[in-house]
Amino acid sequence: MAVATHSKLDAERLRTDFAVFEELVNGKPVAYLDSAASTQKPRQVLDAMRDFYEHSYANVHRGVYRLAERATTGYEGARRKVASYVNAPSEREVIFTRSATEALNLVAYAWGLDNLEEGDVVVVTDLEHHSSFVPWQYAAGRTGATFCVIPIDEGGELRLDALDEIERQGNVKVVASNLVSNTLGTVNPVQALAAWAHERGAIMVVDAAQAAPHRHLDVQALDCEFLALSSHKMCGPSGIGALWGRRELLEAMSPFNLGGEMIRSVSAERTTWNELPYKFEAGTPAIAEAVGFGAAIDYVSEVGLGAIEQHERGLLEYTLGRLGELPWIDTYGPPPERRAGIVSLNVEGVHPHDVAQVLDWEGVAVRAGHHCTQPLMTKLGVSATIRASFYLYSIQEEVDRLVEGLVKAKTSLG
Ligand code: 7TS
Repeated sequence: MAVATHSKLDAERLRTDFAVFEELVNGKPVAYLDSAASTQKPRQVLDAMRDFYEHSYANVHRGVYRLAERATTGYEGARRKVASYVNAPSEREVIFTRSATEALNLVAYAWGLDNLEEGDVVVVTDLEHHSSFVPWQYAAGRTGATFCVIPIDEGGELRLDALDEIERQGNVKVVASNLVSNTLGTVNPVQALAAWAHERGAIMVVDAAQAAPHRHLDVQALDCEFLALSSHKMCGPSGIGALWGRRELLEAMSPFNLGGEMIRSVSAERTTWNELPYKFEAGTPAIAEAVGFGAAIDYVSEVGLGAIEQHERGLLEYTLGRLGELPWIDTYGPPPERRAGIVSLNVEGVHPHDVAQVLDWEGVAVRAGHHCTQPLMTKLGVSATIRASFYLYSIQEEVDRLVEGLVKAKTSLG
């Protein structure tokens, strides 16, 4: 792979791996500040997928012929890369899913519906993405369990002092939290939550969709039971994500989807399930996408997660400094040392969607909306925010263009 390892990341150089940065959008180079929604894809990932389709493509696990063997090697090699990326004890504990959303649904359905009952308590947080909030709310509703939400403080950080009150609601069975909030960038104390959950005999489910692209992940150090991540947020293709789960829990769970590949034997009298991880991978999987996911893991790992985190911290501090000069900007979220490269803000007196429209005219791509965190918007007392988010290819000049665009939006619409 062409990417050199940097102790300090050279974003300008990395940008040459991304064709999109050579394009003009509205006659201007795009300032892409929406990486929390999805990241751009480097040539190395696209080449790996194209190469796979051209030279190694067939369905996996089914053929003895050479191409099928190559395809299976590519697909299973990607699984090994995911396992190593999250420090899983075994690659059999890594299940490929369609997305982080599907990974979290898998746990809520296949574990939740069979293990929850009245008197149990399911705990999520005010910072959850709907992909983590809603499946657990649904599983609690279906089983009669109580659904509790850990509130946030003024700075957008979890109020762990509320856990005592939550515990009084019944038997705590599940705690589900993201490691990094997609809206505020808050880095959550997942290890402490896992310890609290385990003391009560509960499982810890970590949504690492926003953490995996930016921070070193270790499921053994986090001491969680399940962890979900997504390829498209870390330079990989969309359509594939992964769930890591503890083997004994996965073994005990019923399947989530039924069909080909996930069975051992089928008859009219009795059908039995395949071993892990195939029990949870019904049907033809996203094969080339898995290969692309693996190539993305290689790319991100070669750049270095430490360097990525440091680079984004620098941009975050710079952005908050520049926004601090503008008294008509409201920003939300914790201080940079407990936050990832995500900035949610509002321009006083201008609707976020109008701000985003002005920014688009300037070639600045940000997200305006509730970011699939409506409970959090309610807590913040707003219907939407503008969100700028960074990745390894983001540069200071893009932040300057964002700030100029915000000034334009304020002067023309405010
Ligand atoms: N969890 C978090 C914390 C997320 O940010 C997202 C996507 C998901 C789960 C869902 O992941 P997916 O793999 O199913 O896409 N977040 C966003 C976002 O913030 N804007 O668009 C998608």
